[in-house]
Amino acid sequence: MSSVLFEIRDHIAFITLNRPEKLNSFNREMALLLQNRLDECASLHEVRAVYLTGAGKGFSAGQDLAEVADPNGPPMSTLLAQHYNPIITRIRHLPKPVLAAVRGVAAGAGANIALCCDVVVASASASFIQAFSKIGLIPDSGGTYFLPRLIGWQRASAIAMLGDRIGAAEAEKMGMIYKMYDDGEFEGATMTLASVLAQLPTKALAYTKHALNNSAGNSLEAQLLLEDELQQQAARTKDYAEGVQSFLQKRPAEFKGE
Ligand code: LHQ
Repeated sequence: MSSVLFEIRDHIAFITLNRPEKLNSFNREMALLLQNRLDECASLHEVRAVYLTGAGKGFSAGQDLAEVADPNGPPMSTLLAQHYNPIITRIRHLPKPVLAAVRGVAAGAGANIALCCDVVVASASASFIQAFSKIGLIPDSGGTYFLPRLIGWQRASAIAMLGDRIGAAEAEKMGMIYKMYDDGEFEGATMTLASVLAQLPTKALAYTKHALNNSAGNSLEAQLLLEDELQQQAARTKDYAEGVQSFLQKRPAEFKGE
């Protein structure tokens, strides 16, 4: 069985981290497979949204610590450069929305891969742990970039240092994630969410993502210019024409992602 499951249904690419007996912790194979699957999502026209989740009881416990302790395992110097950083940049640059559906624990790099996604939702029993300080490391996989932007400097600093387990309800309250759903409704609610994302004007969502990616480093003036440029591009899509026509004709829009 592959350590990353992949299936496309109704324009949604379902990517499932699949090492449940190891809480979907990442070994080299899983990290490289995930990168490949993200590349496929970017290039396949039929994919209009990505649903990223974990098999079994957790989302991911981050790096497989048995692999780093193995003298024959990949050297430390390659882990971020070859495994995690390319995953984070692929997710952020994928011109389609990526939904992280977190059931159970998301720890270390597993937490930060979830948190870099466009929409992050969790089941009530899920939790997020910046587990790094517990083993003498620093938050990686974008943790020091996304956390302060999501929840503010002070909370990010405390969570990064203390490595607390943050439950889904608290994560929702502090803005770390978009929403928490009761465990029983999680499957249905996340499928609905993915389906809504897959039917929206995909190119407009890609431009939105591009604008948000740039907002943190831009001045207001630069960001206004970027919005102008991207809006011109959005206005040239078929989905924009359809959006306006459907409004005027008082009917639901049928976006094609074009
Ligand atoms: C695991 C793991 C795991 C292997 C659970 N590895 N087996 C970047 C650069 C360089 C180096 C290192 O890493 C990084 C990025 C990182 O991600 S660093 C952070 C690495 N992750 C951690 O430190 C988290 C370690 N795991 C835990 O603290 C706990 O497992 C948590 C709190 C996540 C969950 O606890 P429980 O729900 O009690 O589950 P468990 O501990 O019983 O785990 C279930 C099984 O999964 C167990 O195997 P076993 O054979 O004993 O049943 C664990 O050994 C295995 N597992 N995490 N990261």
